[in-house]
Amino acid sequence: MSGKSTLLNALIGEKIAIIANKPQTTRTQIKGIVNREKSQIIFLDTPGIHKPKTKLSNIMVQTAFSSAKDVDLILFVIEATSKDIGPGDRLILDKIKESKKKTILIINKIDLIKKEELLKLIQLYSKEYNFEAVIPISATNLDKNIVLDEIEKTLDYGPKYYDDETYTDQTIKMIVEETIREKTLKLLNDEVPHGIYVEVEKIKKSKTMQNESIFNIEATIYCQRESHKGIIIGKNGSKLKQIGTYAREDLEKTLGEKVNLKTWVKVNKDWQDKDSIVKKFKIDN
Ligand SMILES: Nc1nc2c(ncn2[C@@H]2O[C@H](COP(=O)(O)OP(=O)(O)OP(=O)(O)O)[C@@H](O)[C@H]2O)c(=O)[nH]1
Ligand SMILES: [Mg+2]
Repeated sequence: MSGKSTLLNALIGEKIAIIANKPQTTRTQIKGIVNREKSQIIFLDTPGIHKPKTKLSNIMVQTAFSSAKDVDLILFVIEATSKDIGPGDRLILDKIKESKKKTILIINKIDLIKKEELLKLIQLYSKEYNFEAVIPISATNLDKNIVLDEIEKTLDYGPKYYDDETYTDQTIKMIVEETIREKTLKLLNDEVPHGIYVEVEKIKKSKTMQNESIFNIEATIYCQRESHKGIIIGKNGSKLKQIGTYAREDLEKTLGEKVNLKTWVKVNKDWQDKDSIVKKFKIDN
């Protein structure tokens, strides 16, 4: 919610993580890679920290904390609108203190506050930890070199892990599934989109009549209840159609090709507590 995925996309310069104005949007770890003249920086976006209620949310919180274990630097992203250190941020701060890891504090969404409020927040957090830097930003309107320069200063020499062309670990399949989920988050009320996952069944490239290449994609949106299925489909299929149109438009931009997208809706009751499904969101370490 603090804007971690918005920041990742801005730093990479490509949309690799979905964004929503709802909590628990990111469900797994997403890698983004930036190549600069003298460095390669690998970013790990993670789910936000929250109180887990299902097997899925347990995996999400575990993923967030375990992602922080092997990194050289933590970017701790907080909301500029915070008046105090809330329980979630307090928990993260405690983990950072425990790990003694190099950390940059990113205060995001400064477009929403006044300068005095920002100064108070900087003071409040500076008392808590010896941050490598404190950087106030608006991830939605970012001069990325300010952030990248500060990160570069903290880095040690190490191997180059990725070639220059690679900027993410996200496959086309993952990007399609996440884009469809992003549109449900945008178009539906809280409970319904939080209870869905998307499964791509088919991606096949072919040629249109005009000899342009096109991705033919088929995907299923799984929801938790029969009543949710009706809401996702909408009157005469209107909602599902809208989700499909928005997703297609976005995917055509991201993939740089024409897309033909077909979506279905199915119920998979209480999937958030089924190991066979939630393992999809687990990371290896
Ligand atoms: N006003 C303002 N809104 C922002 C800014 N950065 C992000 N947002 C909004 O904040 C909301 C959450 O952004 P995300 O990037 O999805 O947040 P997140 O931290 O990845 O959230 P989770 O994945 O749920 O943990 C979205 O509605 C963004 O558009 C900013 O600089 N200013
Ligand atoms: Mg996110």
